[in-house]
Amino acid sequence: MILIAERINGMFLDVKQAIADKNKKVIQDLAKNQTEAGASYLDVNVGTAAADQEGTIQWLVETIQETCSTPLCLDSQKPDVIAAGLKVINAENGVLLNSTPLNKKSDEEVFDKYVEMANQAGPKANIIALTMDKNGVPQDTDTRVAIAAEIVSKAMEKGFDTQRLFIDTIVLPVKVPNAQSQPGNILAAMDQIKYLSDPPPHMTIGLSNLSQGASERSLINRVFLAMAISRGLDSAIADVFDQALMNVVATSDLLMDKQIYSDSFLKVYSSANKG
Ligand code: THG
Repeated sequence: MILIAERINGMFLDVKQAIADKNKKVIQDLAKNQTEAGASYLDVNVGTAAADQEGTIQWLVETIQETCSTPLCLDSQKPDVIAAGLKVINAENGVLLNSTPLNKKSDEEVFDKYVEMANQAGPKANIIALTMDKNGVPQDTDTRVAIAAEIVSKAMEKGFDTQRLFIDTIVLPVKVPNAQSQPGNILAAMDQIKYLSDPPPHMTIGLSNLSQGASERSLINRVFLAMAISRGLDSAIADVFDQALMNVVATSDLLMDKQIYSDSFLKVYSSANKG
């Protein structure tokens, strides 16, 4: 599993406060601790509070890079914010450009911009693209797959290797009224998205979205993660501090034949993935 650690996000009050106070320690501790917990990438999202999103993402990137070389996942639907982050990033560590829809009403070319930026950032720059277009987030399986197919074919047209592409089927809170059929629709979409190209695009989700506002958050996240991995999900933006969730990741890798069995597989997994 390619785990993208979710905590450096202005949505969390401690991060929001650290951004306001320019408190590096809070950010650097989160960077180190999430790396230690097994993150392959650190998501970097300025949140909605910062007035200067471009300056803020640069401060976050520079602050993190002072203490750790874990690849970063620049998280914004605004190409200008991603571009600002890329200006100060060490892209040779690897970088994810997260996240572009297929197109927007206000910007038909948004996906093309992400591809261009990723190409400029070098061969280790990958993209997360959402199954979302100018009409918004689809609710049904077929529209999700249709948008994913357009994303994959656009990438191919541009010579952008599909192995550098992560398709995000967009998880919404299960607690929202009438949203309970969504997890099933997403799994059905995954069944098809993995056949869109050979080799297939990666698939990712913002796992914690699923349990927002719910009780039993960890349980909901972990059961859905295991279900989605069985359908081909190979990445997630998730809470790497949730040990029970990390054990599900290790066990799923084992059951998907990605890790050789040993009685101490949990230990082996966690020491292999510690940064
Ligand atoms: N897809 C992609 N990127 C994404 C998302 C996605 N980036 C952001 C988000 N969704 C994934 N990250 C989070 C981070 C936190 C939470 C959910 C998703 C979360 N936060 C607590 C809450 O809202 O209850 C905040 C709690 C607090 O303030 O302490 O759940 O889907 N590509």
